Amino acid sequence: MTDIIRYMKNRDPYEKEFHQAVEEVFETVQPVLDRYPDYRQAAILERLIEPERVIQFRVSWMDDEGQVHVNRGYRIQMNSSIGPYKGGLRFHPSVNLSILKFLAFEQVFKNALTTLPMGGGKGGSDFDPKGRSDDEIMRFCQSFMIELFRHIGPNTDVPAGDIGVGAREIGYLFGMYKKLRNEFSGVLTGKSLGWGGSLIRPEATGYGNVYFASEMLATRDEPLKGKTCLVSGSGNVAQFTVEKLIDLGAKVLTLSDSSGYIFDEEGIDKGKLEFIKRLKNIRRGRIREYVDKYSEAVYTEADSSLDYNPLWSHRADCAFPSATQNEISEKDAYKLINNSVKLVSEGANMPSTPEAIKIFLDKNILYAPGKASNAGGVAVSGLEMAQNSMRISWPKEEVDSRLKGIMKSIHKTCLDASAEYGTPGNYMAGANIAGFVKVVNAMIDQGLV
Ligand code: NDP
Ligand code: 2IT
Repeated sequence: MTDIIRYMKNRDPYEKEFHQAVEEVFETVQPVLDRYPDYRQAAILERLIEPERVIQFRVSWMDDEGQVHVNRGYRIQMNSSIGPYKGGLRFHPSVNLSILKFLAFEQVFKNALTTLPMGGGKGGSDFDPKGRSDDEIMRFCQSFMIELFRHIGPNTDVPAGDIGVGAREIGYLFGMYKKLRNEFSGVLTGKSLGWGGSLIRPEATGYGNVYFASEMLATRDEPLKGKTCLVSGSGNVAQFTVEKLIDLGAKVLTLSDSSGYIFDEEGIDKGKLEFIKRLKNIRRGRIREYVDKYSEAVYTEADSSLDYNPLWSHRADCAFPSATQNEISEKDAYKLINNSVKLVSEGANMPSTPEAIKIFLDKNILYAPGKASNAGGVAVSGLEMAQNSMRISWPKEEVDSRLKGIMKSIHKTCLDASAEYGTPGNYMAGANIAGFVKVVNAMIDQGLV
């Protein structure tokens, strides 16, 4: 095992995020490898860390002033052993091969946990959508799809949204795919409701995370009602996390974007959340504007010279990191623990550093890794694919009840696997082991391909 990790690091020394994701999974699956020596013979670990296919391409596009820009586009087709590649597209200036490979790797196990037939993939671009007009976004998406279309399809690879890619971008991407292929199909998920989207898909990641958190709390006979919560981010995942927390009687104190965060001691209520949705989804403004409207709240500007984020320094019961990777440092984890946080449920992918995770596990708080707790988004994407195949659409209540059932089942799967392999209550180990066993067994069944 250490040989494989060393080999991976020597081979691609700059892929730090990818190494981090792989090490976390590999460290927890050792008991499985000990039980099934055949896995070593099949070189399973070596095969899991090598994407089935990596596509990198040029995306040239013109801004509103007539200036030409060139960005990099990617799609990582990581593993198709249990279904077509499935996973989001991220448009953010930080995007590189390491970040997309870590996301694709996580996606493989997450998708396996949903119980739906989806392999793992991820893609995106280092394009920065901030401050761009709708026309510029459209031209970028069209140029991106002019290359991507030849690599994807409803039975091959089904992208969706992630950071910087929401319903608007999915619309432009879908329009160009349809034109190039002359085919109206379920090639993307997260579509708008009028043309093939699923009810509850926009809500699914945030709602799913809160359903998962309620299940965790129930194991300690604790209700979610009345709990105070810290939420980071203010995009798709954060917004619907807050919505469900309010619905279930919890009190949300914080939200953030990359410029800073707001703290509202009175709690973000439904009216305030509507303001945030308009601010972020329509006006595409900054979170600092919240305090202009609600003077009881305090805004703190982000300070990149700090090795902690003051958002995590407030006293609360629960934390829902919902912005980006490695947003909870070791220092943040200590602050959370010292401020009586009893539950951390990850909405973002890999938001906690390895040092932070170690603290959560040592202190025996309820800690859910993103590949379990944020799986509701891709699960409802899987339900969108099913509805598209049948050419029907299910009512809201049906999708929500399936989402709830899936999150409950993931929770149980994690607990069962953690107990079976000697680390009862460790959701991280349970999620990694259960996802790993499912994917690896499918790989072995299908031979050396
Ligand atoms: P959005 O683009 O809708 O929102 C992202 C939010 O996070 C924004 O508030 C953004 O601030 C903030 N953010 C992004 N990057 C950084 C950064 N480097 N530093 C500080 N803040 C940052 O994305 P989503 O809500 O969809 O995604 C959030 C997280 O959830 C990601 O980790 C994603 O991978 C994960 N996820 C998303 C799913 C989905 O269905 N959408 C499913 C499962 C996981 P700003 O606007 O200033 O950039
Ligand atoms: O990280 C994720 O699970 C997503 N961005 C959603 C992927 C999807 O295909 O819905």
